[in-house]
Amino acid sequence: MSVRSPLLALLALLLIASPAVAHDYKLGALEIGQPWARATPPTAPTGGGYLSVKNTGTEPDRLISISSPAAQTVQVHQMKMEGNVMRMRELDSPLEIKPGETVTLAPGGLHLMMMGLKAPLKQGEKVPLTLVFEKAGKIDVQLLVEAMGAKHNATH
Ligand SMILES: [Cu+2]
Repeated sequence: MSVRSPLLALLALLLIASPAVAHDYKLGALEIGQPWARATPPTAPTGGGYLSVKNTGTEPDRLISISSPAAQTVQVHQMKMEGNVMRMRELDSPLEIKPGETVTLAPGGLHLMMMGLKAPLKQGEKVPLTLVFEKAGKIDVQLLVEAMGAKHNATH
């Protein structure tokens, strides 16, 4: 047996495992990319969630409902300058994803806000999240919890 074979075996295992690690989801014409969240301090009432939605179809779709057992409600927030203060607030109308467009929810911009967290989000955990789109329907995804203050999904 060659010295390298355990390594090759490990590589083969990683290749097999990679679709799960990438953790993207497909729902009709929509592709949900890499959902993740930030770990929260013990008493934080809210937590941020992030993902991308790509519309590969020919019609616009809208995100009409979001829920998670980890929070009382989940909203889509936008960041807006008010005077010279950056504030966030809920979108006035459901998030729309136009055909051929990818909408990215990321720190500093559009994001999911889990309001009324039932427990702090801990790094390494997976938070279940249900998304309902007007046309594509309903999908359950999992947010991977990254470090507090993470700028992007470090797993990838
Ligand atoms: Cu927010």
